[in-house]
Amino acid sequence: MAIREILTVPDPRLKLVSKPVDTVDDDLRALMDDMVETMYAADGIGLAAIQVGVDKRVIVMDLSDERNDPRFYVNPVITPLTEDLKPYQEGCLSVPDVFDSVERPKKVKLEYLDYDGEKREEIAEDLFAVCIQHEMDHLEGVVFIDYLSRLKRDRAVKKVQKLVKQRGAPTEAAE
Ligand code: GNR
Ligand code: NI
Repeated sequence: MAIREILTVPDPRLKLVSKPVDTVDDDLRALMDDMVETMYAADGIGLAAIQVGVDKRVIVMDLSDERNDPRFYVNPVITPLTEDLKPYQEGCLSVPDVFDSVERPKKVKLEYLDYDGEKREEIAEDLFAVCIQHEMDHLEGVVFIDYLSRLKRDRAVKKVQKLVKQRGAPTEAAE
């Protein structure tokens, strides 16, 4: 397993529409294992493959307090089950240190393939619903700041660029 670099805005790769996975094989499981390790290292609750530069429809998530319950979603499809929207203060590992409110459907149906390639279906509510919709957006090249005003979005991108500059390139920091 390995920790991978997380792309930050305005990296153009974050705008790509990710491609469906053909088969859930050991190569894909290796990617998913790396994604979980990367998510844990960054203290995130979810991660989409494109955030580590891989344009595949793969999401990992862990909503447990103990951080010992990783979930894997391959080729996920969501269907809203209500028109009720709920605002939530969102953040994103690709937009570090920026938080703002986004409204999304409260309840969605989720269909996907799991770590073993088995077809599964579940209902998502609360933080699970917020997170899966946030991650699904990444698969379509959408980041939560895209829902904010242009002023807020531009400010967010500038803040991240400044932060990344201060932090230095990951290879540089490791030296
Ligand atoms: O770690 C994360 N926290 C979070 C908080 C509120 C709403 C969504 C998220 S997802 C985010 C990790 C991430 O960027 N996933 O794409
Ligand atoms: Ni995100």
